[in-house]
Amino acid sequence: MASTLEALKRWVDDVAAMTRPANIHWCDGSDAENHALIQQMLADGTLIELNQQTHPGCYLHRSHPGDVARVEHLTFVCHRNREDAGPNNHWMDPAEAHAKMDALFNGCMEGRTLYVIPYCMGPIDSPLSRCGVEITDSPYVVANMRIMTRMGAAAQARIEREGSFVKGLHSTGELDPERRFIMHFPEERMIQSYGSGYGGNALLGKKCHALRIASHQARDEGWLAEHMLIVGIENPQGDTHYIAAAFPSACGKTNLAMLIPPEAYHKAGWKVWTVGDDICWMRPGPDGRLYAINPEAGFFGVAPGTSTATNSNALKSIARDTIFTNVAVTADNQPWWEGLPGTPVTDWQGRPYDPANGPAAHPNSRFTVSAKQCPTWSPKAEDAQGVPISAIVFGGRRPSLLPLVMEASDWTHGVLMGAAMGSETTAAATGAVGVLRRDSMAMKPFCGYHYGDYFQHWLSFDRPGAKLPRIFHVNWFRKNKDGKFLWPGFGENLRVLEWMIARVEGKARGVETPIGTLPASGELKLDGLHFNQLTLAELLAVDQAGWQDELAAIGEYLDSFAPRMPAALHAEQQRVALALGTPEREAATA
Ligand code: OXD
Ligand code: MN
Repeated sequence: MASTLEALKRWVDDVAAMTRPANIHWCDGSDAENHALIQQMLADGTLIELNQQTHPGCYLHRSHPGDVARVEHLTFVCHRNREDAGPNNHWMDPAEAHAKMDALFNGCMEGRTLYVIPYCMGPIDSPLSRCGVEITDSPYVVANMRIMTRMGAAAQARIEREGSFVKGLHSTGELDPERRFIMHFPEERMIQSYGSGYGGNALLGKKCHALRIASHQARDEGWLAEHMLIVGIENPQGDTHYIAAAFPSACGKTNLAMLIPPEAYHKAGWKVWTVGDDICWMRPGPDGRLYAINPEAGFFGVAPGTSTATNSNALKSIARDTIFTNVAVTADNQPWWEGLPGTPVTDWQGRPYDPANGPAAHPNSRFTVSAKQCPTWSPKAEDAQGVPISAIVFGGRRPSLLPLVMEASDWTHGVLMGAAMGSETTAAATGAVGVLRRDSMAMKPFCGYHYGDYFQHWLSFDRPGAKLPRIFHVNWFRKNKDGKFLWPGFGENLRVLEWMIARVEGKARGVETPIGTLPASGELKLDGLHFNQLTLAELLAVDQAGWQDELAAIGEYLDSFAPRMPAALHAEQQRVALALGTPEREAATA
């Protein structure tokens, strides 16, 4: 049988025959290789040096102005059977997708270097980790993948040992949005991406591999690949509970992962440990608990809004050895974005800053930085066995109805909470206030197969011997009638996490309601917060009529995944609806 290395070389040869690069470079991940690439990118303008006194090792990349974000309408999941992709994905027949991509890749690397990037998602020696190889013609992608994954010789050695890897082929092409596709072939464990250099479209280890392909692989292999942060909360006695939390984009995952405890908590000895800010892979361990790793090695964080007040840990992390993309710069060449003190002189497109042109930094401008630079980086983040998860948290941006926190009555109820989660749009974002977008488990753009099958997979973890995490739902974004947030958020969210941990440890009674268990009076510690009891009552109220409507809407949403919607989830929706006093309705499941 041919060795994996031979199979890999054959694939590289086949890709080179199609794309016709001038050179081929196998990445070893070394400092020397990185240094040479950075010099080359500085010379050709791909990178711009930032102030090396204030920001040593930091560089700026300005993308094509039309290539600044993920492109969901151009992202396809190409299962052989259309139904397997589900209504939650764009689908294309694999043969058609391959033909389209082959035509685009044909000769696309002429005059360019083809880089072969072997990478490992997760600690290099962890049984939970999985490997891939990305072929790209972008040195910017190589430099980012080196930060975001364990990349190079060690990953290649694991691939050779293990005999399997996800194949990713990427070319920036002409950066023409008309010639841009992000294709996934879950059954072939393959990704093909053309026409974009943006992180989520081009750093194939992240969303494409670690979520879309991995979610499908995880279902086959009995684990979960989730869009979740992982954070460790250490109490003053020195016990640490690990919490995994899923929120849609722009709901503060990075801030929660790097939470700064309020002063009184800090003084009392509470500590917060960051394990991951975006992706969580978890699977049952021998003791029945779920163990999680962060498959990434770095943070690809949104820069605007990151400040000493909102996330001083992130700010400290990016003071050196960071790649900034599409931020503005100050007169003394420091990176700048909205939320930082100081003034920009050059905007993200390299123009003299003029407020008439919009924000100085692109709203989706990013920093790429090694997780090791985070002051709260958990020593357990490198643990091959992963960390045991005590609680799973779902949440969204819900200006009304959803309480600050509630706990599911059991795993099935928790899966229903995750399936039902979503965010309401604001006038600023869309012009239409209060439009609720459901985003089950925050995986709508990332689940590589039918949501109905995915919910069934989640439900399957509840089996004899399992010691599953408790499931909670939070809402940091409740507003009063004047449109003001009711809850201060940020570091104060630790108060809510403390209640969850008390529940996990059997130290908080809570109050059972039809929608879940809420904190009993006095259980949420609010000392030092100047918090009005009426506000707390509003944050924890259960509006029965509002919830009856919500359950009906959840029922309709779940029906959209029929006939693959698990009957158990439909039954759970009915159970909660009945508990709220709503009459029974017809099942739409098969
Ligand atoms: C996202 C991200 O879009 O993490 O969710 O970049
Ligand atoms: Mn994300």
